[in-house]
Amino acid sequence: METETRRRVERVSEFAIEHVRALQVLDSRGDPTVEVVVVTKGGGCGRGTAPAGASRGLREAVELRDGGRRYLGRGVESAVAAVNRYIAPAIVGMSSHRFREVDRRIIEVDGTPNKSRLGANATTATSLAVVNAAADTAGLPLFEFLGGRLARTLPVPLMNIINGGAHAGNELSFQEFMVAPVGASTFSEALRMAVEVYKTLKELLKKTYGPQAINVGDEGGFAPPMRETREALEAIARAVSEAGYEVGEDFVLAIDAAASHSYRDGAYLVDGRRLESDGLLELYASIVSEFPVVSIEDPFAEDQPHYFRELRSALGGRALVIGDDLTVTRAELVSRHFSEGAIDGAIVKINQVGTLVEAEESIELLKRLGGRAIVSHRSGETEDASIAHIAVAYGTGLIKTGAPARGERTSKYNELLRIEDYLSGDSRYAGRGALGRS
Ligand code: 2PG
Ligand code: MG
Repeated sequence: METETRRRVERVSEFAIEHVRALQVLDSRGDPTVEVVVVTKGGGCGRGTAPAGASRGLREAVELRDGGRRYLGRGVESAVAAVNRYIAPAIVGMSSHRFREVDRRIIEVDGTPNKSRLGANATTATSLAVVNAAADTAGLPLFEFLGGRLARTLPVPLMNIINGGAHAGNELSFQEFMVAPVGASTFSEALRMAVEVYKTLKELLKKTYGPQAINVGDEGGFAPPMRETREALEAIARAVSEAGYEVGEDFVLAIDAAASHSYRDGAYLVDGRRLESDGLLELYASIVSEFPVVSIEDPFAEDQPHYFRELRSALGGRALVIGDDLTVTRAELVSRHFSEGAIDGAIVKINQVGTLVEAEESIELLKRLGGRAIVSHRSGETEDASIAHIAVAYGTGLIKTGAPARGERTSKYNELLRIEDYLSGDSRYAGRGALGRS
């Protein structure tokens, strides 16, 4: 064999998956979750840990939970066993470099439309571990392994600094009130600006509502005793100006209404009132005129896509309408709702579908169609920072990963700082263009 060819064959076999092992660890809410370690023949090692949502879409891939008394039913030993018993033997020997084939094999072993046999927590953790092991074997950071030399766009962070809905014990019905530091010129500057606003907001809330107001919700944002949507937006707008920035210029605002979760018997419980869909639409329209809110996620329940469409035309491009529970990262749903004019883009969460290859399909589709892809964490997170790499790898220009506080949120921001540093001057910050309507 020619030396060059032999070298290539040896190199290829270095990527062969040699060892797969799952274990049960804890997420940021203290719930058990699945972690997988993959080791390749060349000694590369990768880890993947599954996050968990609190406000889930009905069509999401399902996670396996043990039930029973241990961990109050939240244990994931069954999903851990699914990795060790069924996934590991099916993928050992495959090349981690061809992670898409590995993911397809996992999909085949599961054999259900929603990962209900193996559990999306088992498949997500394995899928991330495989690709991380491949990157480690190649000696590359994950973003570069996936995206190559051209991957150098750092995303604008949509930072959830006031928590409500299913993520907090207050009366705000919308789940997330976010700021996006679009006016920064680098990612590290964006993060610094956001931290200054976050800390200014903390002081302001303490002064106005007392010390309990600075308790934080699941994603590190404050959970003040507010009831009204406008009150939250006003506090944020004030914090932005008090921190010395211009609202609408340096920072724009975004909302995740997560409206499926405030929908009861044909109406939405918002701001202490029952609002019919038309009333809610009016509320959005007036909010967008009063505040620089440039993105609204899940404005209506997931079985009301026609209202998403109406809102889009009512807003006439002033704010993006984004699907999350509506689209659950499934390419066919993203494609349908985008082409029917219901959304400008979608949230991308790997565990909503269960493998990176399926999430990648949604991202690529949105890019092709000219839509926005927002790579996102879950409210139950871990230190796993793969999504930071994934946002850069696919150049989505947008990431949603909570407040700049709590280790499971800062792990993603810190990883983005490391990526920016690694690219030393070659990186570019997505900035204003990332949130404009295409
Ligand atoms: C959302 C997410 C993440 P959860 O609705 O966008 O912010 O929440 O993980 O609880 O579904
Ligand atoms: Mg959401």
